[in-house]
Amino acid sequence: MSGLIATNKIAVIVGTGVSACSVARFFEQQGTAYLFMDTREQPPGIEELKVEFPNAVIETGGLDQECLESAAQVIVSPGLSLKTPEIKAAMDAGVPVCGDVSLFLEVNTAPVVAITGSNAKSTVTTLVGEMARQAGISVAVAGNIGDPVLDLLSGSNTEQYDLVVLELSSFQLETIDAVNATVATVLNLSEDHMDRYDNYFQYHMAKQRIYFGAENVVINRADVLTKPPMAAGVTEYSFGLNKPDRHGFGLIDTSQGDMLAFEFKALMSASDIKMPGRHNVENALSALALGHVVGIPMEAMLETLKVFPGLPHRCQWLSEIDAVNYYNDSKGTNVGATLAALEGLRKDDGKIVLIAGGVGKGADFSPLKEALSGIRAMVLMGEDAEKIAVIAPESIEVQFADSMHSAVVKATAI
Ligand code: UMA
Ligand code: ADP
Repeated sequence: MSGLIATNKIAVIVGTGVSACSVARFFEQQGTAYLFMDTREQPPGIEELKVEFPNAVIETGGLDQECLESAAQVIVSPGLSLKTPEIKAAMDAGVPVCGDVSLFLEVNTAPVVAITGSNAKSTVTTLVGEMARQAGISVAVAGNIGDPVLDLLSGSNTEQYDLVVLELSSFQLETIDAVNATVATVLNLSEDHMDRYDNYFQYHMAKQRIYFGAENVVINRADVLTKPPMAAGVTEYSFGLNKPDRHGFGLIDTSQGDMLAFEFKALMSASDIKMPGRHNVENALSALALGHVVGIPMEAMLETLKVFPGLPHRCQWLSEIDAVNYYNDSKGTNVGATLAALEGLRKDDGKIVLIAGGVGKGADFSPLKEALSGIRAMVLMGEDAEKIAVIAPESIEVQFADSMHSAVVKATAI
């Protein structure tokens, strides 16, 4: 390790992915000295990183504990846990450790809408952003959705925003002490990332961190785990598919069918929401609640719901071929999302062929069992195919595939 590193004036960026690069860009702009460190010998994208940051020191193939313990600060990428022994040792040695989002929040002055949850984050984040744009508000949308937050501040992005909408993962929340959002929400909670957390409670606690310092919160009336321990002075709004009351968005049953409503006032027909499926009615209601708190005009929000088609890869209808409808729900990456998708397509009960598999992240698949009894067949692939096969009800046909192409061919044949 070079002498440079021992000067304790260097910030260490742990990781070499998109968050790490956004931190480096930010540090270059600030004139802060930094180096990169990554546990992997040959992290993907390292050659491009060397081109963008030709003068940066890049240590790969492990984390140098001594260097971390003498760093001015350590910025940890979301893909690495704070429990990583070398990072933990740096924290124990009193080195400030945070993530890219904390650096952003320190300098951001615009009101923040902070969104987390096990599912629907990207849909609701995009929707709130679209609602603000429809109302002519200068809005930035960033975070776990894909664009690192610090890139809002560097390069050509020097625009001052009137509103910032952030999708935050539990990984990102682990490194943030206080989001201090104008409004924060945990949209829903179901098991995910059980390969990162010791238990469900820890995952729940990471999600709850989004509420630290919030002025207003939006909770899901159907999911008690989305409710924060309330602090004085915080206003609680809610959403849900049932009838709303004070500070609530929900559905009221009228002679014209289900209407979206705020408190006792009907807003528009639920059937006018362009996004398909019942879970998207919930998503529309949560976006209305978040937008309402930050003052997006109702008319613009309702107009957006009538035209926003939803995001690709989320229960996305692709085509109908020989009287078979094909949907891409490849962003359904946990049990809760798959349950929501099967529920949303319930009208097709008995006819669904589900292609599933991949990396289960330590998930318990058993909550899927009941919903699977209503489908026709499963084609399973990937690392955890066998684990899903074990919970398949006897009534359904199960096949295995070794590629997505072969899975689609097999599903089509069924
Ligand atoms: N990694 C190492 N060693 C290191 C550093 C990272 O092995 O020293 C691995 C991580 O374990 C992970 C991969 O590298 O497998 C990428 O991790 P990263 O933290 O470098 O990721 P970034 O490229 O910076 O992207 C991150 C988010 N990734 C993760 O949280 C893993 C992106 O969310 C996010 O869009 C981006 O920052 C911008 O904010 C992705 C994601 O999968 C889409 N998120 C999870 C989810 O949605 O379920 C939480
Ligand atoms: P995230 O960003 O949290 O992964 P997305 O908006 O990308 O969420 O949606 C991912 C998947 O979650 C979708 O494909 C869908 O199957 C499922 N989903 C969407 N909305 C909901 C909801 N309200 N409740 C449960 N699952 C949902």
